Amino acid sequence: MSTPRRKAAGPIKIADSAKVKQQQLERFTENTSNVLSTNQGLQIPDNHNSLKAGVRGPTLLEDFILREKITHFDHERIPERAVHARGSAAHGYFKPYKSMAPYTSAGFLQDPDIETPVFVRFSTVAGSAGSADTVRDVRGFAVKFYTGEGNYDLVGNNIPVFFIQDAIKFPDLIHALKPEPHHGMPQAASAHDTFWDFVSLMPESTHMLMWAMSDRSLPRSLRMMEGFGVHAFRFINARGDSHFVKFHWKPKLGVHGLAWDEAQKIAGKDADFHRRDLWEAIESGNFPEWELGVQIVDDGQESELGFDILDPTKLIPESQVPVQLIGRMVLNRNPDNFFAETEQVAFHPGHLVPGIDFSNDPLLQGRLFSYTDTQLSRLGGANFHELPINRGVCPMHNFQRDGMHRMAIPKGRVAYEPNTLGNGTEFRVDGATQGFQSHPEQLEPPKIRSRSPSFDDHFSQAMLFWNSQSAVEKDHIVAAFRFELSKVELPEIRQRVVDNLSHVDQKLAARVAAPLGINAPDPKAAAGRLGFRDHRIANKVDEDAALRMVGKGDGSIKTRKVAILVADGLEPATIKRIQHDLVEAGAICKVIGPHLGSVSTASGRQFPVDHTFGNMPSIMFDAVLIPGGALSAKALCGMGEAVHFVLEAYKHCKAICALNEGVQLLGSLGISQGKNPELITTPAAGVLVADARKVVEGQISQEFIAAIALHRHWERSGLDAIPV
Ligand code: HDE
Repeated sequence: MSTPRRKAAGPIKIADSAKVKQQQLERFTENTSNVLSTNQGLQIPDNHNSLKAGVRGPTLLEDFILREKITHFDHERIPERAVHARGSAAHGYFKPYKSMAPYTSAGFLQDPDIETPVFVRFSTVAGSAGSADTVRDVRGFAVKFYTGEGNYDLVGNNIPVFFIQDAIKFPDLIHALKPEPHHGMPQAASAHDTFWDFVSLMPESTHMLMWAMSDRSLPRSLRMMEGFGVHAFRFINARGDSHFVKFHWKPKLGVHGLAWDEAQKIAGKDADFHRRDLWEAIESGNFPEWELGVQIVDDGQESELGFDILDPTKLIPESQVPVQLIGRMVLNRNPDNFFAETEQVAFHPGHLVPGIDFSNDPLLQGRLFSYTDTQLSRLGGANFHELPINRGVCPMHNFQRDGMHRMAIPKGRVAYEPNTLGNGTEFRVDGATQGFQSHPEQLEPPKIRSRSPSFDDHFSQAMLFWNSQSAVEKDHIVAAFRFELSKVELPEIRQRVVDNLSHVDQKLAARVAAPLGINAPDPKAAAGRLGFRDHRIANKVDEDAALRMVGKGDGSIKTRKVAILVADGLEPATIKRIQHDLVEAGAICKVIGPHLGSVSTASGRQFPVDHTFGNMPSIMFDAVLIPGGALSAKALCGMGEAVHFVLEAYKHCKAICALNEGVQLLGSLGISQGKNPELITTPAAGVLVADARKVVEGQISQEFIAAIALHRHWERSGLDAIPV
C-alpha cells in the first residue's frame, strides 16, 4: 500500500522571520497569576508555615502543600552536560549576503531578505557548570538556526582542529582531561598528569595542543572569538552537485585574548566574567556580530590540498583556500530563563537541512550518535525536541509516539504509515528529489577497523601554526606549555611532551623544556614510541597570517572598558574631553575611587564614583586613565590598591594614559613627568603621559583611543620584574 505523495512546499519564507522563534517562545512563557498556588492551581494562603499538630508540634504528613514544594525542589537539578557544561547563550538572527544556490540548496542561504532566527550557546569544555569562565580551555560555539526547513545546528569550537582523529578516543580524551577520578581535582584545568599523560601518547593531538596553549584559549570576550565547524561538511546544490565546505565565524570585534595572569585572577574575582560581558553587551544594545565564512573545495579536488580533508586535526590554510564571507549573525536578545533556554537547548551536528550533508570524517561520524544519546539522560527522555527552545519553527509531523513528558497531543487512531485510516492526510515528499537527500557517494568498503595512512601526519600543521605566530604569541605559547607541564608531577610525562614538540620545532621544545627539570628534548625518543606516526606532508604554505591573533582587530574600541582612577582633589577638566571622546568611540568609562558615593574635586564639587579599587580591580578593564590634580595624585600614590591597579594594568599590557600630576601614580613603574610636558610622551608601549593644558584638544584622545584599539601592548619589556 503506498501513501500518496505531494510536492514539498519548499523552504517557508517568513516575513520578519527572526521574530518567529520569539513569538513561539512567548506562547510558553508563564505569568498567568500573581497569586501563589500549588502546581494544580490551588491558591495558598500561607507560604511560610507547614501544617503541624499544634503550633510547637511535629509536621503532618498530610501537608500536601509542603510535600509538593519540597518534592519539586528535590528534583530540580538535571545532569550537567558531560562536556561543555558551563555555557552562556543568546538569541539573534542570521542573514545571508547573497544566494549560495550555486553550492547549496539550503533555504536559509538562498535569499538576502530571509532572516533566520538563531540561538547560540558558548561554553568551556572541561569545567563543571559552576566553574570559572576564564580558565584555559577550548570554547564551544554552537549555533541553532531555526530555518523554514527544520533546525540546522552548526556545533563548533573556537579552535579549527581537534585533539583526536577518531570518535572512539573521545571518552579517553575527556576522562584524561576531567578532574582525576580518585580525588576529583583539578577543576576546569588541563594542567595535570592524566591529561598530559594521554596527549603525550597521542601525537595526533599536537596541532590542537599548539592552539590550546595559545591565547585562543583565553578569550577576552565571547564576542571576540572566531568559531569553526572543524570538520569538512558537504554543500549540495539543487542539481545534486557536491562541494566540501568548512565553516568559519569571524567576529566583528576582532580576535583578542587575556593575559594568563589576568585570566587566572579574573577566575577568582568574577567567575562569571564572560557570561556577564555577553549579557551586558546585549542589554546595552551593543549586539555582538559575526560573519559566516566558508572555504569551499570541489568534490574530487580535495586530494590537491596535500592532506586528508577528512582528518579533523587538519585545517585548510586560508592562504590556500580563501574564506568567502556569506552572511552575518547578530545576537540581540538575552534568554528569559537560563534553565529553560540555555540549559535545555540540545544541539546536534546531525540536525541538518537539505543542501548540507556530512563528510566521512570519523570524528564527525561518532558525534552523530552521541548528541541524541546524551540528551536522553540529560533531558530525561525521547521528547526533548518538544521543549520550547528545541522546537523548530516549521511544521513537523511523524508517527513517533509517547515517551516521558510527551507534550504534543496527536489526534486520531493512526500512528503508523502507510495507512488508509488517516483519511488520506498523510503524505511523504517525493523521496527521489525532495526533502533531505543524502549525497549518493560511491563507496567500496572493506569492513575494517583501522586508521587511514593519510591521517599519519601529526606535526606539519602544528609547525605551520607555530611558524605563523608573531614573536609575542610564540612567547605566550612557550609560557603556557611551561605552566601546564610544571603542574605535571611525573617528569617522564613532561619529557614525552617536549620530545613530541621537538617534531614541531626544536627551539620551541628546548624553550619549553628549559625550566622543567628534565632532559633536553629528544626527537628520536619520541619517534621510537608506540603510536608515533609521522609521515610528513609538505605544507603548501610556510605560514598563514590568518592563524595569528595579533592584529586581528577592527581598530575600534567599542565596548572596551576604561577605568578612571580618582581621589579627593582631582581636576575633572583634564579628562572631560577624553572621556567624551572615549564614549563617542563606543568605550565604557567607569570611575574607580577609594569609596562609593563621590569624591571632591579640586574646586570642591562632587565627582561620582562607580566602583571601588577593591570591588573592580584592574583585571576588569582594558585601559586606565589617570586625571590631573595634585591632591588626588598624592592621595592615590598613598593607596596600595591604586598603585597596584596601575602596576597590574601595566603588567597585563593595557593602555594607560596619565595627565598632569596623575603621572605621579606611574612612579612605581619608573615613569615620571616628561621634560617636555607640552608633548604627549610615550615612555613605554601603550603608555601616554601628557600635560592636558598644553596639548592640542582632542590629540590625547586620538592617541589613547589608538593605543586601546591595539588591545594589549604585549611587546612591553621588563614585565617579569613587576611583582603583581
Ligand atoms: Fe561535542 N559533545 N563531541 N564536540 N560538543 C557535546 O553533547 C562529542 C566535538 C561541541 O552548547 C555533548 O549535548 C563526541 C567536536 C559543543 O550544548 C556530547 C565527540 C566539536 C558542545 C558531545 C565530540 C564539539 C558539545 C555533551 C567526538 C567541535 C556543546 C552535551 C566524536 C566541532 C553544545 C551535549 C552545547 C557537546 C560529544 C567532539 C563541539 C557528549 C562524542 C570535534 C560546542 O554529546
